[in-house]
Amino acid sequence: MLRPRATPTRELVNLDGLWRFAIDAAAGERPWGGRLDTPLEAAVPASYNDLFTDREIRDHVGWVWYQRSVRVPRGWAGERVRVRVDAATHEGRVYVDDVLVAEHAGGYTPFEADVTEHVTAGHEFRLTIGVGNELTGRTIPPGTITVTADGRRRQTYLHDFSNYAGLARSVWLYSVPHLHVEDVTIVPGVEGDTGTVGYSVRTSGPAGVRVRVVDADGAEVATGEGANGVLRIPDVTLWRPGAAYLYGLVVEVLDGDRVSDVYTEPFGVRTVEVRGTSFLINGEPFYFTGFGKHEDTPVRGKGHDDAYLVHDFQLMDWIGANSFRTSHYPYAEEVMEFADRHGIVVIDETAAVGLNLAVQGGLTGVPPRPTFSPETFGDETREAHAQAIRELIARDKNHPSVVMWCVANEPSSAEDGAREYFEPLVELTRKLDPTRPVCYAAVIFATHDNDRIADLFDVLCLNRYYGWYIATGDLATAETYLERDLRGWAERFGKPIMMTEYGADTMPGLHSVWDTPWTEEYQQAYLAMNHRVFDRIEAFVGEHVWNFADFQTSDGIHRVDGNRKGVFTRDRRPKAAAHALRARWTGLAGRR
Ligand code: GCB
Repeated sequence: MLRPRATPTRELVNLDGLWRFAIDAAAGERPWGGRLDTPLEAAVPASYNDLFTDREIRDHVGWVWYQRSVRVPRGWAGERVRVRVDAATHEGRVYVDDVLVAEHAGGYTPFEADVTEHVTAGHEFRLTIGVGNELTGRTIPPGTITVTADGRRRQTYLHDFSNYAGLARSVWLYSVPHLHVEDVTIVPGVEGDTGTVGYSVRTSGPAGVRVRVVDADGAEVATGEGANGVLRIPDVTLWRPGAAYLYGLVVEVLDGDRVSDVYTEPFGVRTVEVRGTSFLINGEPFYFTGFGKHEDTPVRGKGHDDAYLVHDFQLMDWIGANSFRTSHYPYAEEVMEFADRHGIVVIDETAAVGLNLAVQGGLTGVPPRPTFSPETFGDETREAHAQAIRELIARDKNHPSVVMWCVANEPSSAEDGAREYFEPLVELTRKLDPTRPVCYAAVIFATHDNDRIADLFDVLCLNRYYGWYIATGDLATAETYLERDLRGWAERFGKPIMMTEYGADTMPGLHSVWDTPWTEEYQQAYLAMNHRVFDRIEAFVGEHVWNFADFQTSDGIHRVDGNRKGVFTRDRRPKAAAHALRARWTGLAGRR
């Protein structure tokens, strides 16, 4: 799905700001049927949960309503008009005045509606967006709704981060000509000094198509005709980690001789390949340094914020991080574009986190019920998961920063049914994008000898917490466990291995001369122990610390105002470990 952009033939109005807001119970029968009668206003983009002091809103389970009026620019007569919602977490319904124009499930991918028949250029309409936050056995991510003794509905889920909900990304009104570009797919390649650009353009109707490639200065470097083809860029400048270079594919849709639509899609020329136990970008071994992140800030929750975007990437640069994983859901498109422009490498993950009932069994790893079954996670869950994969790839396929798809975080991959569940999803991912490696992040209960799906994937991505959840406070024992574990995977599969999560909760300001969990010294010692082991494993291709920053979770006895495994605090101040990581990652020249 193309990102809305202003072009010579398209116009764009951003609808962010303050919207009238009410939770379902306060919104009346048909909240879209008239002006929402409410004293509340909510900021867009932002999760609604932490905006208000009312606990009922924070813990609300069900639908909430956002509403504002929108004026269609008067120059848009004769154009098609669309409303695009970058994300409604986890489910959205869009109404133009009284009419339902779009419905969408999945909280982290965009959707849109053509509203041309319902609006008039120069006039206002009432835009109402309902957002539902319920997680069930058939949603991605999954969850369960229970009812308390006093009749309140409560949402539980199988991941730790808070179930923030609402309109956490931008909403747009935009125009497109009747005959327009619907989609563009770009597949870059390299032949010697020449960049190859496979492209395919989908148009809204039969049309001629003209394309040209422009370089970063806007100079034309290749041209072509037709909806599909391969263009060649002589003396190509590659997109490299840490040294981004973007070209633009300018697509023109022709109605006879007349240019009906123009759309420019940025892209980079680079290759990605897994060979033996190496991860290659542009044919050169790449070693991932960085983090599993979250979209999480005070007050805004998961709301996208350009200031935090800039600052987070500054801190990643400062610390020597060359990459991150979009744990545990697709991030805002602004983030992906920033990574493209700044040469940061991304592992792009779906929202399939928590397909694992074994985590309910605590550290026994024994699920109380089978994870994969018609009563738990069956065909309907898998179809929702397949749809999440389709939408992720449709949205992010042209980003040079994305070097690998991660189809799930910590599924119960050692259980009966895991292979049957995952095999078709991996096939689907490869069919939709044959050019990028595919991985999943493996939970600690999945060992090299009981895991049932690792051979389906290209890179072994492991989440391991030896010295934290296991052998807590005993780093010597943790070191032996970790090494034995990693060597087992290396020997059985002969694939590249990376650590996609390792970390220790740390309270800033807590200190000790001993190996005492929760102290700043312990986080440092824990990371140093992990690094000693990583450096002894040949097949190792990267390390992503859990987590970049502290983040909010649901309430629980394991968390102190959230998950504290951040190397930075929630307000982005470095803990002691940040300085140690910086020393390692900025001195890692040979491996990066
Ligand atoms: C994990 C999960 C991550 C949690 C982390 C933790 O394995 O993948 O979402 O936040 O552990 O800190 O417990």
